[in-house]
Amino acid sequence: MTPVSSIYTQMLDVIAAVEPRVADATRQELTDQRASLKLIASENYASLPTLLAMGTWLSDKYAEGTIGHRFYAGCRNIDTVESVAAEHARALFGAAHAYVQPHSGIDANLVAYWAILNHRIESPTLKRLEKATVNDLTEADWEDLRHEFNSQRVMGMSLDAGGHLTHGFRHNISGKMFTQHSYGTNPTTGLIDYDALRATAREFRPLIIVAGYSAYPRRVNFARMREIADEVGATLFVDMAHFAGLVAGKVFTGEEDPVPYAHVVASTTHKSLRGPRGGFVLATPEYADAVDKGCPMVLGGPLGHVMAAKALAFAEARTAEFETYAQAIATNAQALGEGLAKRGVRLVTGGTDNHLLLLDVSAFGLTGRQAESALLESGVVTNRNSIPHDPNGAWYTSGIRIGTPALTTRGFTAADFDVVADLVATVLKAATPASTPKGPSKAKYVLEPGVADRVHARAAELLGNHPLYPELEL
Ligand code: DSN
Repeated sequence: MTPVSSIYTQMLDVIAAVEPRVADATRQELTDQRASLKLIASENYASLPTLLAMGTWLSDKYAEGTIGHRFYAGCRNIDTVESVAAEHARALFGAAHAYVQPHSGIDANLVAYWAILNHRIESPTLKRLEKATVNDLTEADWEDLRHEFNSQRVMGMSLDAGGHLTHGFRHNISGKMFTQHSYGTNPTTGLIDYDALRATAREFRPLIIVAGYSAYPRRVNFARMREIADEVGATLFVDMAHFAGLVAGKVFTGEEDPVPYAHVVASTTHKSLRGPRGGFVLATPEYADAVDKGCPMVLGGPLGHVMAAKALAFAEARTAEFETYAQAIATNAQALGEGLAKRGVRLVTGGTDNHLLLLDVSAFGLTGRQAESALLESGVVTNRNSIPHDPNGAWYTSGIRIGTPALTTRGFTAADFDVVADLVATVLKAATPASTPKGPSKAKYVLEPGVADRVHARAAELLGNHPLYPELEL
C-alpha cells in the first residue's frame, strides 16, 4: 500500500470508530466521483496534499481579525499560515494585496462589497457623528445612515445572461442591499455588448460595476470594463471565481486578466483553480485596509486549516505544470464544443473560449431539468442552467452548463472530449419529455431503452483510462 493510501485508510478507520456512516459516505463519495463523468463547470479535484492540509488542529483556533492584529491571543501559527497563503496569492496573480479568509465565493463577494462601501461612501451622517458612539444615534440618524448605505447602485451581469446570484439578483442579499440594474448580452450574438453596457452605465451611474460570470462561455475585456467604470466614477469589481485557474495559468492575459484593471477581485479557490473549497479577495492598495476588515465585519472566524490548504493550492498553481493544465482546460473546452456542435447541439454564443459551455436543450424538446436527469441516469454529471431570455425560468431552465476543469485534471485529452461530446449528444437525442394527464412534463423524461447502459459503459472505459487519485488504493 502506498504511504498516502495508508494515511487515508487509517483516517477512515479512526472516523468509523466514532460514526461509521460518516466514514462510509466519505469512502462512497470517492467511489462515486471515480465512476462519473464530472462535467460540472465549477467543480474540480484538489490535490492530496491540499486535501490533507485541511484535516488538522489548525481548525481548533479562533483568529478573528487580520495577520498580527487578532481579537484572540495565541495566533502566531495562524498568522504564519495566513501570511504564506496571502504571499502565494499575491505572487500568483501579481496583486498588491490578497485576503485569504473568505469561506466561499459568496463570502468573498460580500467582503468585496462591504470594502467598496467602506472605502467609497462619504457618509455625512457618520462624519457628523464621528465622535459619537452607536448609543448616541437617534432614530433619525439611523434613518439617514440606512439611506446613505442602502441606496447605492450596482450594475452586474443578469443571471440569465450568465451572471451570478451575488451580482445583484433580486433574491440575493446583493439585490436587496443595493439598487441594481443588470446588463445582459446581445440578443443575436449572446456576447457582452460593451457599447450598450457603457450607455446603461452613463445613465444609471452605479457606484460599482461587477464583471465576471458563472455561465458565460466567453472571455471578458477587463480593460474595456475599467474604461467604462472610470468614465462613470464606478469601482470595478471582478468576480473571477469561475476562471481564476485560467488567470493563474496565464490563459487569460493582457486585457483578459482582471487583476491589472479591477479595483477589487474576488474568487473561489475550488473551481478551475483546483484548491480547497473557499474564497479570497485581491485588491489595489487603496482598498486593502477595507478588505482586511472582512472578519469580523461580514465573516466568521477564519478557518486556519483551509487557509493552510489554500497556501498549498496557490503554491501548486505557480508551477509550469499548472500552466499546462490551464491551457488544456481551454483546449479541451474547444474540442468539447466542436464535438457537440458537429452532432447538432446548439451552443449559446456558438461555442466557447473559456472553460465552460452552455447548451440550449430546447431544440431537443427538453427542459434543462429533464436533460440534467437523463444525463445523470447515464453517468454524466452536469447542472441545468438558464439561457439568455429563458422561457422556462430558473427552476426548469432550457440549458445545461458543462465545463472541462475536472476531467482535464484526470488527464482527459481533446480526443477524449470528442467522445464525451458524443455521449452527451446521444443522451440528449434519446430523451423525450414524459407525458402526464396535463400534457408533456417539464421534469420527467423518457430515455430510449439501453441508452443509459451503453453511455455508462463507454464512460467507464474513458474513466478507466484516467483514474482519479491513482495513488489512493482505496
Ligand atoms: N455554485 C457556483 C457555480 O456552480 O457556478 C457558483 O456559486
